[in-house]
Amino acid sequence: MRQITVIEHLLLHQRQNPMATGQFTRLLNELILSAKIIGRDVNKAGLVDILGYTGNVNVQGESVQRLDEFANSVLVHRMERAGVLCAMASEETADLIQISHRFPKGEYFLVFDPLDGSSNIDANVSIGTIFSIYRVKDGLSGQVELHDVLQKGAEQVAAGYFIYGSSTVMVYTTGSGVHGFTHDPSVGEFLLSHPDIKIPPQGKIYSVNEAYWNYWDGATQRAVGMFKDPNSELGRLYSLRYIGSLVADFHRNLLYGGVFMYPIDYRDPKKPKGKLRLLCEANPLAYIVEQAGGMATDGVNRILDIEPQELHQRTPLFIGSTAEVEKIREIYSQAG
Ligand code: P6P
Repeated sequence: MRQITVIEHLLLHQRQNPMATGQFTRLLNELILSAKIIGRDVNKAGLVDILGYTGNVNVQGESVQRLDEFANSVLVHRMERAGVLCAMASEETADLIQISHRFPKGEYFLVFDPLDGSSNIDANVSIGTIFSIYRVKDGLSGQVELHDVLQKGAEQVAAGYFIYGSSTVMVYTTGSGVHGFTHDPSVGEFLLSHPDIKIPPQGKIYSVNEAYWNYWDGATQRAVGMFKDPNSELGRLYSLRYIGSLVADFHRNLLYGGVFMYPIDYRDPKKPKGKLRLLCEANPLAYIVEQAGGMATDGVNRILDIEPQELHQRTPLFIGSTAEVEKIREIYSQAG
């Protein structure tokens, strides 16, 4: 395959697309540079003493590993001076991140999870950076308020993730299909490796943390139970694959087919809508999976249609091949 970089691909395939503007290209370049820096430190995490917990906790109340903080600071530092954002938001930061007056502002709003799955760092499990990009109405100046930038997922102009595994892979969409690029350290570029990814219409994998079975309602137990019944309407035996790193689980199911589920469970009354975040996890992955021919719901409703009310809003997530997500939706709809 001819070596095509991300930016070449963007300009080559989306010439007519307003996404190939100078601002957007610069935004993507800064994200790519951030990922190269993060990936370098993730890959050597076992060698340099940057493992272990800082003892700090993030806005989600989770212990923050130093690599989480490092990844977050790399992205904030690089993106705030790129001159393409009016504001940004991070899974690690409670409020909107304003762009200092020292730097020019731009027309995009960036939301990211700097290092999702970080609790797996010490076990060398693949983890990832997830990003979601919105265009905002012109003329935003001064302090940006939440109502200026909060939009439903269907308004995203781009979304993607970097997965730091056996190699670092970037997967993204700007609404013209889903494309994967693998980082080639010998040239220092992400090169096209997975053009026009399509998720199989039905898979053989289901991904969910079954330890929560007793905290699920009846509809959820019926939905998950369907994958353990070879005689179900899905008509095949499934394999359970769950690594506890959303980007790794999602990426595998995107390529092989199947469904990832994080339902509401009743363990923690503080999380009545489940654990995963709408803006920096569900929305970007939902945009990608729909562009790849799949589906993403909260059990019933299309993820991309959910009107966000707050920055760190959570949502149940059922995402992957259409056959499985559609069957789950039927079960929840019948439950009423
Ligand atoms: P559980 C990692 O902390 C994360 O946010 C996702 O990457 C992952 O899919 C999920 O949580 C795992 O959660 O409750 O199964 O440990």
